[in-house]
Amino acid sequence: SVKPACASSSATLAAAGPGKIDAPGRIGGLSQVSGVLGSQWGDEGKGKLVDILAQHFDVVARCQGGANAGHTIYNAEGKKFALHLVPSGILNEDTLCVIGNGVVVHLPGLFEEIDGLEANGVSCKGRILVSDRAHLLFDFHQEVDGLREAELANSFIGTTKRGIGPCYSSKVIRNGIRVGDLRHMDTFPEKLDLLLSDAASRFPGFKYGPGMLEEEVERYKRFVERLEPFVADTVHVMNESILLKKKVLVEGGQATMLDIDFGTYPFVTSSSPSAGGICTGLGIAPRVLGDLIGVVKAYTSRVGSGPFPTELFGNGGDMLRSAGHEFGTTTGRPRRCGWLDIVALKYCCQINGFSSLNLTKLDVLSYLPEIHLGVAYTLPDGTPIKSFPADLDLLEQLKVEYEILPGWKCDISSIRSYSDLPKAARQYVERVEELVGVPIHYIGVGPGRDALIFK
Ligand code: 2SA
Ligand code: GDP
Ligand code: MG
Repeated sequence: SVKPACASSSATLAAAGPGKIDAPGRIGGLSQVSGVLGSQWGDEGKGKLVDILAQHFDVVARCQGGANAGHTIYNAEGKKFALHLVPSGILNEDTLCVIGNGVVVHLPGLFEEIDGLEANGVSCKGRILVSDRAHLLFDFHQEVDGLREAELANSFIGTTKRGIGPCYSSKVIRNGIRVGDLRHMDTFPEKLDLLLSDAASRFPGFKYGPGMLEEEVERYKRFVERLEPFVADTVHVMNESILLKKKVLVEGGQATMLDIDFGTYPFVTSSSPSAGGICTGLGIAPRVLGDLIGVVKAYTSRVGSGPFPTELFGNGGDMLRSAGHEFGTTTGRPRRCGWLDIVALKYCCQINGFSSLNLTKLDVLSYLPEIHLGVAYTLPDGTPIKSFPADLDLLEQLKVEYEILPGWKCDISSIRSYSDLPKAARQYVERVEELVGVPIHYIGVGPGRDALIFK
């Protein structure tokens, strides 16, 4: 059990004010073009940091993924929002939200999300732009996602079944349909027919019945009018914004360990959630990128199948899941939980060149008498493994070496200044920094907007 608060922090809380926090240098000092990326297997709390930083940025842009993402944020009144396609800058009314060319867009889902936001008093009009180069994700892509998973039987990936893989497949095989193609509704039925026929010929379970094409075409004709004000050449918008010295924040979905190239393939998503995806997914040059913040949970979670070297099974995993409320934001699936994996984190830092880290959910560890840190991998015979392995068999077999640190066993969720954290919590933070070699500038101690400590 967790004792009450370790220290009183009412003075710092009052100074910060509810909902709007600033720490010169940590927010205001971020580069003109900055990014927030996941540095584990997702759900690190990217949405929360983006929402907080967005108060100081003019543009927030998503560059990859789609409605597989589930980014949870809270407004100043503590109202919860789960975002999937809409960037997490939407609660800040001065922020323009861009859905870039690298995102796959399910229009019915996007409209539903916008309706939900509007119904909760968040005005989206004129504040969301969708790239005309982004690919459209249709209902049939979602169905095919499910059929593919069923075909894989016991080796299923554990996708969100949001159609992400099938839509990126259409894109890469070059018969995909882009948002801008909806400006040419005369050729749309032919293109959609090709996609549906393709799916029907590949999957016996896919029923492409009479009237289906016509129905879908009619539905999309109705979307066209509603969509038009949202559609833009976002490559131009992004580059103009940068030229005009506007501050641009890129919001990553998923995480590097789920990256199509760098993740635990094939147990990955179908996009590039690491730094490279920012340039390809928005059409901005690598040289304009400045600070990239890696978001890392104080422990690890993973949803779906695939290797997870520091996973905890049984009671240990259940306790962490329940303390951290680790259930999928999009699908509600229970997330697998385990210790923080320094080997994987270092690999992510290498790939992305993070300038700083946001260590999130430190408060969740408060119940533990001691905390493990996975610091090295070895072969079963004890031979050290130097880097994060690509080989799935090796990833399943390897042994993790742990360092054990003392817990702090008290509630830290109302603490707002680093020096008020108990010594053992500071020791944990500083040991992670030391092992990884990247400074931790932000520490999450709760889901709310104000529950952030600057270091
Ligand atoms: P997909 O649907 O093709 O991208 O799935 C492929 C793998 O990527 C994982 N993935 C995720 N992992 C964590 N969180 C994600 N978003 C949701 C959330 C997930 C949810 O915020 O909780 O609600 O279940 C996300 N999206 C994709 C997925 O689990 C597969 O391992
Ligand atoms: P994302 O996909 O990376 O944006 O993360 P999710 O929203 O899927 O999952 C993170 C969950 O943790 C959400 O429910 C957040 O509200 C919550 N959260 C974020 N930061 C913290 C934190 O520092 N402490 C606690 N207790 N919860 C947090
Ligand atoms: Mg999530």
